[in-house]
This record gives sequence, C-alpha cells and structure tokens, in this order.
Amino acid sequence: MKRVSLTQYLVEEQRLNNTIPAELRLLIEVVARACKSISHAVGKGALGDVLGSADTENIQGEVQKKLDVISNEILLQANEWGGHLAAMASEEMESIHPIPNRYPMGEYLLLFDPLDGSSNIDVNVSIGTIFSVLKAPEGMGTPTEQDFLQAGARQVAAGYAVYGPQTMLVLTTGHGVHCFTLDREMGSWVLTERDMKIPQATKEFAINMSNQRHWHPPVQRYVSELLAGSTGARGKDFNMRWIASMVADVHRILNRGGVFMYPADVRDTSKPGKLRLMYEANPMAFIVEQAGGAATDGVRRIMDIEPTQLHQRVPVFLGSKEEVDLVSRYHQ
Ligand code: P6P
Repeated sequence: MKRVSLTQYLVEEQRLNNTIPAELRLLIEVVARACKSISHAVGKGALGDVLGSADTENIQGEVQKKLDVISNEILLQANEWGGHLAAMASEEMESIHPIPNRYPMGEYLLLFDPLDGSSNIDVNVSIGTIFSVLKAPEGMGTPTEQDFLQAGARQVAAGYAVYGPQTMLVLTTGHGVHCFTLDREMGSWVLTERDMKIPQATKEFAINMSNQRHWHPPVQRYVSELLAGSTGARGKDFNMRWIASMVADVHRILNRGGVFMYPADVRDTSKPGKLRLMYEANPMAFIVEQAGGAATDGVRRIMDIEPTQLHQRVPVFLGSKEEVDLVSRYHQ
C-alpha cells in the first residue's frame, strides 16, 4: 500500500467529505502527536522514572499511576496553545480544564482518558489513550461542565491509541474507522487500514467473570448460554478473552469480532458498571458503530444517552452486532 500519512489522510478526507475543517485537523494532529509522546514515555518502563504509583488520587478515588499523571500532562500541554479548543476534560481531573487566557479559544471540546488500563502498566500489558471530540455549544461564553454534557451522537471525532507490540491510532470522524501504525524510525503515523469492519457474528466474548455472582439476570442468562456453548441454546462453542484494558479488548474486537461487556451489578446501584460514559463508552461506541458494530447500555444505544454528570458511569455492551442485539434483547 502506498504510504499515506495522517496529515495526507485528513486533508483528503476533508476534500472528500468536508468533515475535517482546519481546526479539527489541527486538533487530531496535535492529539496524535501527544499519543506519540505518551507511547515513548510508556515504552521506557523501568528505564525511565515512569512506573509505579504517583501517590495521588484522581476524582474516581483511584490511586494514580505515574504514567496516568504524565499522560494527562502531555495531552494538556499539547492542546493548550493551538487555538482549536475551548476546554478539555479528563478522567484524571475532577473539573474541566479551560484554555488559559494567554491562548486563543477554539470551537471544540476535547475529552480523554489519557491512559486507560492502568492496572496493566507495571506488568507490561497493552494500554491506551481514548479521546472524544465535541463542538462547543453556539454562543458559549466561559466553558462550563454543562457544555460538555452532550450525547455521544454529537461527537465529531473519536479515537484511541493502543500502546502494544505496535503503537496504533484508530480514528473516526463519522466516515468509517481508519487505523494508523506508528513508524518509530520516522516518528510518523502511517495509514495501515481503511474502513475497518467488525464481523456481525462472533465466537468470542470479553467480560470479567469474577463478578458473575453479582450480575443482573439478563447478563447471567446471556453469559451462561455462552458458557454452555454447543451443549446449550446457542448451539456453538465460544472462546473468552479479558485483557482488562478496554482499548486492547476493543482493538481485538475491531479486528476479529467479539462482544465486550462491563455490566452494572447488584453491588452498588450508584455505580452502574465501571466504565465512564463521556471519555470511554461514547468514543468507543462511535468507533464500533462506524465499523458496523453496536454499543448499548443493555437497554439504550450508548450514543443516545443524555449525560447528567461529567464522570458518570454506564454499563457497556459493544462489538459484533448479533451478540449486542441478543444480550440487549434479554434486557427487554
Ligand atoms: P476490571 C481499566 O482499569 C478499565 O477501566 C478498562 O480499561 C477495563 O476494561 C476495565 O477497567 C477492567 O476492569 O474490573 O476487570 O479490572
């Protein structure tokens, strides 16, 4: 395949579909460059002073890893000066981060989980960065948290970087899902797959089985049928994968199909599942739908959910459409 850079792809996409105006192209290029820096920091491991805990807690009450804090700082600093953003929001920060007065404000809002899968950092398992782009509301003055509370269907772009054997960037602006591989020698993102599609059917499911006794009946029923395999209602055997890094699990599903589940359970109704709507579920739902898959909270399409809080959690069922439709039907 002729080498196509990220910039060339974005310029050609703008010519083709008029969906990537200059400010959005700058935003995507700046985020992609920040992901290169994060990949470099992650790759140092014990050779750089980047492993272990930062001895601080984030809004989620989780102990932050050093790389969580480093990745968050990289994304903030990369995006402050460009004039493309009005404000940012991050899993690692309680409140929104307005653009400092010394820089011009733009018309986009950027949300991100700077380093998802933190429990895998110190054991050298793939982790990633997830980001979501919204338009700032018309006539917005000083950005507030309320301005971010837009349904996932209003995203103008979404993507993730996965820091694994290869560092890859997966991106959608509403016209398919495209994948770029980092050429480390040149330090550039190279288009390696256009228009990725998730197989409609699958034999692979992803869930943390240790929570099984806490699940609600629809998930109990759906997963027990998967486990019964060819001896049960499904009439075929299934395989299981759980990397405990959403980015890595979603990337596998994008490439070969599968269904990813992080359901709510009976333990804490104030925390419906573990994943956050605004900067994990929504961007992944956008990508999965653009690749022909489906993404629900069991009942509703994730991208139809009207947010009420910046860090709200949501149950997640996403991936191969046949399986997401089935487990969602069991919730009716
Ligand atoms: P558990 C990582 O901490 C994360 O937010 C997602 O990336 C991942 O899918 C999930 O949590 C793993 O959760 O409960 O299996 O550790």
